[in-house]
Amino acid sequence: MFDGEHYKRLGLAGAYQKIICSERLTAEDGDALFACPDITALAALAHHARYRRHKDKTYYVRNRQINYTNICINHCRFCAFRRDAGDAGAFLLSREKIIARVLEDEGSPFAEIHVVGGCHPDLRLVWFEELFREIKKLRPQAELKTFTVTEIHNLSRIENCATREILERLKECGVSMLTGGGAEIFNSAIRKRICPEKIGADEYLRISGEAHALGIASNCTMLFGHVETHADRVRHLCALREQQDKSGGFVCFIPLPYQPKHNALAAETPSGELTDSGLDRLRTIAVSRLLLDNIPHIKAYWVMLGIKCAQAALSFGADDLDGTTMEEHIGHMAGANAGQALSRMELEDMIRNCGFSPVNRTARFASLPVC
Ligand code: V47
Repeated sequence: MFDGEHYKRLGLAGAYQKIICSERLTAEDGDALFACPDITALAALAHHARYRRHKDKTYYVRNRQINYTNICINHCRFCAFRRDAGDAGAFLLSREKIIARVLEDEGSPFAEIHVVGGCHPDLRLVWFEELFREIKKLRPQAELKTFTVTEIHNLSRIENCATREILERLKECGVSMLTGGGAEIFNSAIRKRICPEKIGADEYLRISGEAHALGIASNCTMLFGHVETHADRVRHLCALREQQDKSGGFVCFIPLPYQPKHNALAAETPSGELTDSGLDRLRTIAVSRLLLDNIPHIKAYWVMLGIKCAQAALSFGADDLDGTTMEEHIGHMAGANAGQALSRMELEDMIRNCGFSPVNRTARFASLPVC
């Protein structure tokens, strides 16, 4: 067990006191936590914060991911998934194919249907409205978690209307939540380098807040481990925390480790501290738990972290593993190799084997019966 003296020696006396007293950390505290050489001391702090909120509960969801298209007007340099219309491998799934995937639930309906795709140049909102109404009719129990705020912005461009109108119309047809993608890293200079055409941090946060005001929850993310610094990560987390103070609808934060294969950014990724390092991933999860004092859940996304790192992350502040997923393309096309699906039993075993108690959940983290 570490005492205050140990944290003092590590230069973390201030952060330690605040964490014990449940006080808010500053960005500088975040910098100091990233700089801490003793990873187990950092883990102990993050685990304390996690345990205070969730005890030994660890969540998972019986879900199905559906990527409806990879055709995208943006050219994000970290993305191996996107294609231009007409490129080899470009696709747009038919409504029939999407519905068939929603029905692949072996009689035990998914709790969450997660629908995201590229920013298609001209796919109209009505196409999605009809699709989502049909999904809700066929599987009323499943929560529809659809689109990143980037796609919401793209739909507002196609429909020539306000993002608020897009969100209202989606809510009307049963969408209860947005996914967290598209945040990448908020530092505008890095954003210009890695995703120059994508909406900026202000728009990401504004549209998230707008959804929250309409009663649509959302997740939030950070793409890390590419050309950003630890300080960029800390400022990104603080910006999410500030938005959450205002609008309150972020349910879960998902740190997404950059997958370096088959994308334009790979050539620029430094081979030093910020490369594919398990410890850097765990450190990022711990600092996220400690800085994000107002976001209830931290996801160890097994698909991109890998199974072993995701399990370790449960002792570094994470309390959720995401879910069965069934298929995943965005991470896998960029080199993620953790497999595309896990059964509910496998997820529960993963959790129990780390000494935690599995909780089967909905998209918005309501508890459901376990196996
Ligand atoms: O928006 C793209 C990221 C996101 C790469 O809300 C990459 O519950 C790593 O947001 N390496 C999509 N990441 C995934 C996502 C997500 C996943 C699971 C659950 C939820 C949720 C959200 O993936 C994109 C982008 O930020 N991404 N390329 C890459 N090479």
